[in-house]
Amino acid sequence: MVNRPPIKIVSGMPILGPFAENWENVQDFEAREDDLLIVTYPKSGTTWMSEILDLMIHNGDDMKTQRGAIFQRVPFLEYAVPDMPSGTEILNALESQRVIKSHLPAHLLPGSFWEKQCKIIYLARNVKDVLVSYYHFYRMAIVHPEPGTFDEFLQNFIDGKIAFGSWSDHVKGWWKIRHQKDILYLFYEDMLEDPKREILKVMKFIGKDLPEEVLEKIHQRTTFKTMKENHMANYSTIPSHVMDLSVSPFMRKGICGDWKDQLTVAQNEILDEYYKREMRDTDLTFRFEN
Ligand code: A3P
Ligand code: EST
Repeated sequence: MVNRPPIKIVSGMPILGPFAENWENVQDFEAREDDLLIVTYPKSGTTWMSEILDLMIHNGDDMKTQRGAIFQRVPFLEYAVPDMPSGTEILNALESQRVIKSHLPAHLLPGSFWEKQCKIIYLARNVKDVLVSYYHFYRMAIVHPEPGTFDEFLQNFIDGKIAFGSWSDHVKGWWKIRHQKDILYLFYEDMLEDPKREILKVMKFIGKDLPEEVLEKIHQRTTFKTMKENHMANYSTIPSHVMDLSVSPFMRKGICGDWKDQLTVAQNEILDEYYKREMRDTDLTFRFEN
């Protein structure tokens, strides 16, 4: 893969350069009725929710979840890099029941997900921790352009000039339609506060009835510490020239409020102002500390 390819624009949304090549197939993608879809803005806990759902559909059987890396078990719909099967190709060949990951804003989700009335789990995270996490992800994964200094990245983030576009449009767009469709809208901060409560919500939402000891097992297998050590969840199987975990691990901190250690007073003020401005027209709110 070319190092640090520039971002491209598809249907008005900035996307990772190589991903743009498969955009038509993404839009034409055929969802199936029993697909489970996880949607997030990047760095909002996608991998965490993916691991929970994969364990859940396999009734907590952690031998089954060792069958492959998380990005193979829960394929990324928009994924496309040269000389590798794309997300849509992988998904088309996969047996049901599929768990699918996507970073698409609501208005760009392929129509078949709505037609088939698929269950969608949307996971949102506060903007400050997302920004910090995304900056480190840009640094370590060469599929992204160079992030520049933190100040430069912050400006691009506020302008929506980063992969998958504006954070606020994303979280608000999905929030707006959550009651009209089969959408469970969750928060990363709530998952940290009481993971079992949130895991139970997911279980009920997907129509499962698992005993308490299985729920406990799912919880134990998806703690930050366990997932950080799990090679099938921590992205350590990706070659280091593609994702350099020594620059920043994928499982980096897994907390709420890391922004306090990372942002200067001035950067924090810029973000407060951004948040206030962008969230004026919604009743959606976020917690910035646990
Ligand atoms: P940090 O960079 O703040 O540590 P995504 O999977 O959407 O890319 O999100 C990655 C973020 O989720 C990272 O945040 C990562 O550490 C965190 N994360 C992954 N697994 C987690 C878990 N089991 N518990 C808490 N946070 C987790
Ligand atoms: C891109 C965005 C994102 O939020 C998560 C991931 C995880 C999987 C990553 C992909 C990505 C970018 C492209 C890769 C891929 C794993 C291999 C591939 O080259 C880095």
